[in-house]
Amino acid sequence: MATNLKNLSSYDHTAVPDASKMKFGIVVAEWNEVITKALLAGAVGTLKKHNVKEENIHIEWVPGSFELVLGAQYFAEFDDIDAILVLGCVIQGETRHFDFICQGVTQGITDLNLKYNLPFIFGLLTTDNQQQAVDRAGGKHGNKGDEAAVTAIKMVGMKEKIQKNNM
Ligand code: RBF
Repeated sequence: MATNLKNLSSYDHTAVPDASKMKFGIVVAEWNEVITKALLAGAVGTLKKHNVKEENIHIEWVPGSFELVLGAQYFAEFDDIDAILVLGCVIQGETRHFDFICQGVTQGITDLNLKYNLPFIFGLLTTDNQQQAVDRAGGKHGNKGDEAAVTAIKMVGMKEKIQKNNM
C-alpha cells in the first residue's frame, strides 16, 4: 500500500531479475474501468521494461473484482504461466459489499498461491473513495499496477533461483 513514505512505482531496478523468458497472465476487472485500465497500463509497461515479451503477456477481463479469483484460477489450470496478476479496484459504497468483495478476493488469492504453488499477485485497490484510487493508479502515490508487476517478476525469479540451487 502506498504511504507517505512509499510510492507504489518506485523500486530498486537493479534488484529485479531479468524477465525475458517469463510468461504472465493478467486478470483485470471491468468495474471502475478508468482505474483498472490505468493499473493495467502500469503493469504491462513495467513487465515490458524488464524485457517481458508482448506475446508472453496474456490479458483477460472479468466483470468485477469478485471474479478475479476464478479468472486467475483459469490461467493456472489451462495455461503454462509463471505468475498471475489480478488487478481491480473496490471503492467503499453505502453497503457492506466492499467488505465481502475485499475479503473474498484476499482469501481467494491467498488460497490460490498455496494450492498451485504459483505466484498470484494481489493488485487490488481497496479505497474509501475515487480520489484515493486515482492517487494509486498513476497518481501521486504511483501505480499499484507497477508494484504488482515488479512483485510478480521477483517471485518468479525467487522460485527459479531456489529450483536451480536444488537441482
Ligand atoms: N466490483 C469491483 O470491482 N469494484 C467495486 O467497487 C464493486 N462494487 C460493487 C458494489 C455492489 C453493491 C455490487 C452488487 C457489486 C460490486 N462490484 C464491484 C461487482 C462485484 O465484484 C461482482 O462483479 C458482482 O458482485 C458479481 O459477482
